[in-house]
Amino acid sequence: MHEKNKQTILIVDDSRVSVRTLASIFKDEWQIKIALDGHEAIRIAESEQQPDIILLDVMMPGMDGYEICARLKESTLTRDIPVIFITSREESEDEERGLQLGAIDYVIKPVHPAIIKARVRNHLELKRLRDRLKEQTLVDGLTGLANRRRFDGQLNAEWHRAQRYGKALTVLMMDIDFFKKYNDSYGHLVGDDCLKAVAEAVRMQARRSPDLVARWGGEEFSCLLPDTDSAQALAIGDQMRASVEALHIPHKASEISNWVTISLGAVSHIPKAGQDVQKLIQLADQALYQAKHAGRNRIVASEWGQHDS
Ligand code: GH3
Ligand code: MG
Ligand code: MG
Repeated sequence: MHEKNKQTILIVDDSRVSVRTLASIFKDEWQIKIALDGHEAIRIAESEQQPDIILLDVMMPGMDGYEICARLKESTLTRDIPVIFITSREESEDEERGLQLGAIDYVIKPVHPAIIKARVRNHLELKRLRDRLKEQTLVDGLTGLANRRRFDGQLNAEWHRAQRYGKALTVLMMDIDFFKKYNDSYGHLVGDDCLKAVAEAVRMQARRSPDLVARWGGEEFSCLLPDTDSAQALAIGDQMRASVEALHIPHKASEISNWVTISLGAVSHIPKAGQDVQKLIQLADQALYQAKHAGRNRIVASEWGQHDS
């Protein structure tokens, strides 16, 4: 399996000997990360490259394993990472406590390499399936773009990030021109193919890793561009518009072009405390409406207004 597809195991233990023993059991099949204390464990668990499973020692100086587990399960960032306790405490009350804290399994030292490996493999397989299901609930089935739910989640996260760092956040709303007439002329299935092609053309223009293009619904798409001011937004939006036109998808019923085209509304804003993120969507929508009325196949930008809340 390719390195980057390998799942990652985080081993948390204050004893370097235990860490080495455990790492040697797993290192051929999975990627290994190591934390020698609770703070390091939580930092790694919350990082962008999250581990897929955590093997947690119970007895450690400072934060013990129970406390680490409780904290991981409290946070929405880390609660879905399965935790296995690995401990020399073999009282059933200890095991009960660990499982009640949300651990998925409890293994008593000394560990039997083949057994613990098989257990970890099972838990990682389930984790992979859960991740895949979660991913599917955030993707639009027709176009493969992010869906509305994923867009809304990301919009909130980027709004807060933009506020914290004082950066402009851009939202683009776009809509295919005369798409009802397109369906009426060519049929709904050809309409679906057109939606896919338009989605791909737009997506290709949002190139940076935090950029997100989503299917907002029907024949409407939305795009999130962090750290992007209105001049850049107009440039990128117009590239999206031009790249759809350049697909040269015939549209004989369009009143404005021989080809399928899109209209866009843009808004860019540096969020301030107390402002409502939904206003970004409303303003982008209003701008899109203006683009439609001004003749379609164009982009219009809205202003948030300096003194508005
Ligand atoms: P305008 O230029 O003002 O946007 O006109 P329009 O015809 O594109 O706008 P309207 O909102 O009246 O029509 C949208 C059409 O998009 C109607 C609907 O049948 C079609 N549509 C929405 N979702 C899908 C889909 O998943 N597949 C297909 N083929 N068509 C869809
Ligand atoms: Mg529409
Ligand atoms: Mg339309």
